[in-house]
Amino acid sequence: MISKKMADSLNRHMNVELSSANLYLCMASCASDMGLKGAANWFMVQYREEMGHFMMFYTYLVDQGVNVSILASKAIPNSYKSLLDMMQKTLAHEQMITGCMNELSEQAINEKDHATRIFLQWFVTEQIEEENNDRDLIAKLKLVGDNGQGVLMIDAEMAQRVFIPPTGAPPVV
Ligand code: OFO
Repeated sequence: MISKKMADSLNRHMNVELSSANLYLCMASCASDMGLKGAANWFMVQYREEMGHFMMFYTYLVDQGVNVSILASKAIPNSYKSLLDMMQKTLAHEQMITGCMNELSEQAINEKDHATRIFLQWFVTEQIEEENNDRDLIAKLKLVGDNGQGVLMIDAEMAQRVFIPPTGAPPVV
């Protein structure tokens, strides 16, 4: 049993997760265009994670008897000054998502909707890791500055990232 208000908020956020996936898909393309194939891999993994988050919201809502809506989305930027610029925008985006998770959790607590509060707990914890990963890369990119060799070393590190499906999430294509 979920309130209409809570279902609407979760449905809106499900669409935000889908737009996150699209944002990182565009960043993967942009990184590839810059010759940074490792960073392109990193953003593709991020894209797949976001599709996993989208599917977790989708499945939760459908399991609660909600007929979900996919909302119209705005065009996604696909031009960035540098990898540092992309990572800083990634961190800002993830901080916005953290704010969304806090607001959704607050709503679930106010409505005494414990199922939704528990469902959201995974995302609240996940955001700590998301922001931390971004901050690490930003710090390294600031250290190397305009040194191309340094950027390529970070790119090689980003090539190592592998997709691990979120625990408890349905399979993602
Ligand atoms: Fe789904 O956490 Fe990033 O956006």
